[in-house]
Amino acid sequence: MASSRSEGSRKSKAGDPVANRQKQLEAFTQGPENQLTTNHGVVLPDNHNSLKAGLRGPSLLEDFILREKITHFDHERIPERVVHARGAAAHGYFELTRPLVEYTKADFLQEHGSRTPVFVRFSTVVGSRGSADTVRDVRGFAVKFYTREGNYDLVGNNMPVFFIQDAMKFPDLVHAIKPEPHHEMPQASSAHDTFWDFVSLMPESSHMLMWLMSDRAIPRSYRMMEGFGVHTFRFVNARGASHFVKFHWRPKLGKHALAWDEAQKLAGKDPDFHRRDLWEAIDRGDFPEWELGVQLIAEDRADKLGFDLLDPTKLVPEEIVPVTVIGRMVLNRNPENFFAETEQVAFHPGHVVPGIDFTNDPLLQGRLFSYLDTQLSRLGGPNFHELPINRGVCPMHNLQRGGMHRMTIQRGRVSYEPNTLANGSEFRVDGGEQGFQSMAEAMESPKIRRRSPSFDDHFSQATLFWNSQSAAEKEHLIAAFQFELSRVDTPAIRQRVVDNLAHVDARLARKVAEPLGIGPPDARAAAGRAGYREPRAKQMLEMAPSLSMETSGGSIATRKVAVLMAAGVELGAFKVIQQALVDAGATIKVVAAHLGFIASSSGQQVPIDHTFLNAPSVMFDAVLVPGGAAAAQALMQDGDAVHFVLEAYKHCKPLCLIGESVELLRAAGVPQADAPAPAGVILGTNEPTTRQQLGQDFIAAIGKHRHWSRALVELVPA
Ligand code: HDE
Repeated sequence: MASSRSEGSRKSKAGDPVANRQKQLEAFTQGPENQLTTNHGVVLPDNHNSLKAGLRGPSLLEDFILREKITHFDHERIPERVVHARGAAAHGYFELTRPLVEYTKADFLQEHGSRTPVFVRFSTVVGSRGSADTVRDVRGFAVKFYTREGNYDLVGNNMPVFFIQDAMKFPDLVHAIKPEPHHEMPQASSAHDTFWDFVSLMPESSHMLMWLMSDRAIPRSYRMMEGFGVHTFRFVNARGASHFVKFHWRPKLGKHALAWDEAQKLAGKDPDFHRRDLWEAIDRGDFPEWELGVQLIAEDRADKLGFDLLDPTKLVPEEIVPVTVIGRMVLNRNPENFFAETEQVAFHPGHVVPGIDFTNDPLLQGRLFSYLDTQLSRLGGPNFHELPINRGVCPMHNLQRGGMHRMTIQRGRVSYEPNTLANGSEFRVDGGEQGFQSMAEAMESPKIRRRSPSFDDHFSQATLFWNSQSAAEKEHLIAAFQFELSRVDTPAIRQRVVDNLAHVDARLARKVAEPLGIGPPDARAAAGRAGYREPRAKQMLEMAPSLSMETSGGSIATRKVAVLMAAGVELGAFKVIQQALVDAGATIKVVAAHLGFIASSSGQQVPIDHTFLNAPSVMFDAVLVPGGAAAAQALMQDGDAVHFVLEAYKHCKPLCLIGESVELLRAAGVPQADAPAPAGVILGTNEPTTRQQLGQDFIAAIGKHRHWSRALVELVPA
């Protein structure tokens, strides 16, 4: 049966406490019409003037209304998250399609079709709360399941591995990647000395650096990225038997990235790009969806993988252990209030339910301390579980009392256990078979502050990742390393990074080093440094196609297409293509030099959605330029229109140019514009017989997302 966000058995005769509370809150926040009150309900006489001694006299300390208002304002901010400060969230549900009774006793994974409410927060890691969305960074992917057995938080990222192997190094990593402490620069960027200094001395970061320099770090949309639990967890079934498990979220819309130049421009033109994209999609009913998949690994198979499952710098290739899809998650409701929900939500990897357990991954073990601890300073005390967004939907009963901002009013005098005074008979919680049972893992070992040698292989999965990328993805990786390292002032740091890269791939290291003004990469130098470990076991795979994003394609649903228009535009072919795009789920916006209307060649008035300046090409996935001699001429003479097309071309976006507008590409200076048409460029005429086909070709081109293999883009001056 589907669970709901009600308070279960806590319902009393007085009715549903959640609904009652909602009513109370509404009455509180809306108040009587056309009136404002103080926080204590006293009606305000005036919200414009403070209380003064005379019309031109000083304000009075007595003015409790002014003081309350200003005091509240002064305390409107809470500390932002130390990491993952910038985020956006949504409500939805998880629906189970493949019950896992044989693997786990978790209630929400038992019944086919059962739905569990969720709240999901996506985030960047490095930037502060107001930083731009599209920077190169890891993305957080944190899911709170409100299950009938308590809240379960799957606090993951959009990359399946991490920089470090032990929680001991997390503060160092974060200090290194955050803005440098003397001048607080750069904001939301890893392209600076301290980050590369640190990682160049920590070869265990090699695999994660490949992900961070890849297109995974610049997703097109939160709706188009994968999510991963990163650590190995355990499923435990009703008999107490355990399986290792890795979690995967797979976006229904495919996994897609921005171009790096596009991401940088978007950071200025629309710093809210991802936040807005998520909000608008949900608002118009295009509910984002992911499949939840699991990799199930029997305990006795763990030793045969060639790496240690407890090492969070390693992934389990899907080619070795396939992903079993067990359900889908749909996000269908935007938050009502950013602060109350998105800002105050408190995730914690330690929020687990019976049937899901931890492993000894030393990074995970450290996280189990950190997330609870951090809420004390962020949310001001130990009662943050009482905030509406954090409250569970199942009954809650314990003897914890008091603390900052306590909201629950507990009755009676008993706040200890065992007792007989609460209800007359002895109450004792003492062992037993019920409740959360930690997996009884056998342990006998010396206390030791050392790293396991099974964590020593720092490079072979980085190489696996490199080998699995397409030619274009490899070029993007090289360019990203070059860009980041060109911003590192200290040559010795640049050198150490490329020396390490020589252990990943010789060509990669050589290419990265080329423009950096340093010596050739030297693998031996890297091997001689502290922190380098000789790998003991080799990977089982040369290549894992699942690690490339270029395999992802298909639907064009929710992609944004810009249609460039000027007076005299021919609407014939456009209308047919427009219909085909809309039928396929794309969004179409007309962009022109001015707002208002444009007269077509047949005198029809076409409404304009945006101008070239307020909606530049980086805000769209594809560009369509209908024909018409006068319109094409006008566009060719408008520098902003020409730039729009050039930039879209440079970012490898699909373009469809019809009739006279074909000239636009050539006039704009696109090299070899039509001989033959470059990848993803559809050139057509206004001929009625070819219109349907044009539409289909354009849809197929948009389905491929970006045409990264497009030749000569480096010659395009945009
Ligand atoms: Fe986090 N991390 N983390 N982290 N993390 C936080 O918790 C921490 C790690 C992740 O949307 C903080 O409430 C330590 C891995 C996400 O609210 C903090 C270590 C992964 C979010 C914290 C890690 C993550 C956080 C900051 C190494 C991927 C945002 C505020 C031992 C599996 C959740 C907060 C949200 C947030 C600590 C490593 C994901 C400081 C100590 C690995 C998605 O507690």
